[in-house]
Amino acid sequence: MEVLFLKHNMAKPVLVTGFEPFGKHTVNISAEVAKDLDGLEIRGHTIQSHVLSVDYDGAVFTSNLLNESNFAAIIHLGLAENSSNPRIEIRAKDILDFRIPDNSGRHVRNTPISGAGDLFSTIKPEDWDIDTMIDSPVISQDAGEYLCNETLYRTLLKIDENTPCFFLHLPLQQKDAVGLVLQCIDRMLRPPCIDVGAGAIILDGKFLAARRAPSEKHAGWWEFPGGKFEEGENVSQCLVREISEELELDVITGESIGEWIFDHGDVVVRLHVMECFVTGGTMKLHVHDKVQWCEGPDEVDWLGPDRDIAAAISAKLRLHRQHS
Ligand code: PCA
Repeated sequence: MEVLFLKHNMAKPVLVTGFEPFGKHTVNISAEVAKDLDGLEIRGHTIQSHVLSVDYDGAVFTSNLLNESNFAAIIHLGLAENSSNPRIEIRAKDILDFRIPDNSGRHVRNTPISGAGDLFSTIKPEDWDIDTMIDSPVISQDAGEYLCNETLYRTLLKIDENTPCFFLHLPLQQKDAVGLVLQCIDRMLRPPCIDVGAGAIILDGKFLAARRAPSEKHAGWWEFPGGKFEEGENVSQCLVREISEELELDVITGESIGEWIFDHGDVVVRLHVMECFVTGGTMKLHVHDKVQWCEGPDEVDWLGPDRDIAAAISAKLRLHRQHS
């Protein structure tokens, strides 16, 4: 009983695999990175790494391991010899077509792996804010037709969608591959993004900042009015409702200012920011205790990412002033 209880309460490990050198290569960056990460802790999970042989045994290693082990997340690493950027492989193709034999001499040509069709990685890269990630990774639909593709395919055949798993192809040269892999694992383990609308209420070339009241979470910090999307709402509908609830103002929405993803630790928020224009109502504050019309980004103490948003809005308004 006690053993079971303990097991249940222990955080599952994260699996990282790399590959041995193959073909003309004498080193494989993916093996080095996997070894560097072994034993590190991330979000309370310990990384367990393995270096796979570049052959059938390597391709099925993880799938076999899954018969007896459970992982919080799985990331397979490999070398992409012809790529200049790291590649986040989101698809495993149901095909093998080896240009050169693998390290055991196996040479598969134009053969499906299962015949069941392509499989997809179980991650949500749209929640990852990829543009801000280390060493500029790109999303790829093509993991090749060699061992990397085969390995991803065989693992995806085995797992369900609750285990985040994908293949990260690393280029020959990269500044901080270890940093990128850690960042990917962090993205895989963090909570899913919550969609939140934030309104840039604009009047006479200025935008409205509102200070959170003493009774509210993050009291004293300034933010854009807004809140979580309710079931079935789009950004615009969310903002019209939230601004009426928070400020008793009627607004219509204008152009989109952009999207920002922000990790608060316990929640990850995707902020959808839109211009809003007041059409009616008299301002009355419900969750804020003060408002201020701003022109620049540094006139109040912004909460979290709202400073970046304020900077984007001021830049847009400045541009608008120059052209009118
Ligand atoms: N890269 C090869 C197999 C092993 C590796 O590191 C590939 O891209 O398939």
